[in-house]
Amino acid sequence: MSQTKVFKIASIPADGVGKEVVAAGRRVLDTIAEQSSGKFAFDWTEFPWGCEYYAQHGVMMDPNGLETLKDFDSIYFGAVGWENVPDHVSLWGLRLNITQNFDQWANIRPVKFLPGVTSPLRKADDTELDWIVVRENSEGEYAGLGGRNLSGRGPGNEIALQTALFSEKGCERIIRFAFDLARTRTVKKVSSVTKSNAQQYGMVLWDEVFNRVALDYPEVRTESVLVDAMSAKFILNPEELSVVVASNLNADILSDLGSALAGSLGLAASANLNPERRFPSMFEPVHGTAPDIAGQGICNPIGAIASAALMLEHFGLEQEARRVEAAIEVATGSGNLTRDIGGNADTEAVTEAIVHALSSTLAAV
Ligand code: GGG
Repeated sequence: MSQTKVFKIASIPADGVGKEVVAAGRRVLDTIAEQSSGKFAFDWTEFPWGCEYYAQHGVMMDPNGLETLKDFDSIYFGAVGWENVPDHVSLWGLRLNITQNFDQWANIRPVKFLPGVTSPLRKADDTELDWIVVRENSEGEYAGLGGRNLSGRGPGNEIALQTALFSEKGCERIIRFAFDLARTRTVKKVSSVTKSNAQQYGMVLWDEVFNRVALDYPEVRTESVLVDAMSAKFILNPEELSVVVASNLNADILSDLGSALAGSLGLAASANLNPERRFPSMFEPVHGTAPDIAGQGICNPIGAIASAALMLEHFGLEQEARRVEAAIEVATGSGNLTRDIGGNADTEAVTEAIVHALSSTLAAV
C-alpha cells in the first residue's frame, strides 16, 4: 500500500462561534480522512490566537506566528473579533496579518443554494442559481494606506486619509484568476464590478485591465457592472451570474448579500488562496464571531464545513470535496437546519448529520 499523505494543518478558531465551527469542521475532515483507507490524514496544530490572547499578551498572535505558520500545508480559520478589542485592531492583528503577509490574493466565496433552505429570492425554487464571488484580497480598499493627522489643531479638526491601491499587476492577477475559474464552469461568464464612474483612477485602471485580459478568453462572456447595479442584479437577475470579480471591499459586501440570498451568512464558505503556493492558503467561513449566540452550541457549522471542502479541493482531493458538499446537501435536505435558516437543530446535530451522510456519499460519488 502507498504511504499515507499527511497534511499539516494550523487551526486558528480565534473568537466567538469561530471555536464551535472550527471544531465541527475538524470533525468532518477527520471523518473523511478516516474513510480514505490510509490515502491521507490530517495532522492538526491549534493556535490560541485571537481576542482572549490579546487580553493576556497585548497582541492578537505570537510575533513569530507568521514564521510558524509558513511550514503548514493550510490554515483552517474560525472568526475574529470581540468586544474587548477594537475591530480594526483585531482584524489587522490576525486575519489581515495572515492574508496580507502570505499574499493570499484570491478570495473565493461561492454562493450556494441548498436543498431545504428557504431563500428570500422567489426565483430560487425554480431556477438554477449558483455563482462565485472572486474577491481581490490583497489591495484595493484594504491596502492599509493612509493616516490620521492634525488633531493638534484642536477638537473637530482631525483629518483621515484612507487610500485604495490598485496596481496593474494586482488587477491582472485577480481578473485572470476569475477568467480561469469561469473556463471550468458550465456557464462561462465573468462579471466585473467597479464604481469607475465615480472612482476615476483605480477603478478605471481595473476596467482597462479587465477589457485587455478578456481578449485572451474569447470563449468567456463578459460584462462590466457598477457595484450599485450589481447589488440590484444579485436580487433581480441572479440567474445571469456565474463568476463575479470585484475589489476587496465591493466583493466583501456583495458576498454577504449573496449568502443572505442563499439563506444565511452562516452557510457561506471561503478560501483565501495564494495561488502560487509560496505560502499556505487559509480556509474560513465568511461569517464573523456572532457574539449574540456564541458559546450556546447553536451556530451554523455549514460555512466552516463547506470551507473545509474548499481546502480538500485545494489539496487535489476533488472527490472528497464533492462528498462533503453532497453530505451538506443531504443534511439540509433532510431538515437538519440551525435557527438562522429556520430550524431548531443545534451545531452538534447538524455536524452529526453531515458526518453520518458522509458514509452514504462514499458510495454515491
Ligand atoms: N471568518 C471571517 C471573519 O472572521 N471575518 C471578520 C471580519 O470582520 N472581516 C472583515 C473583512 O474580511 O472584511
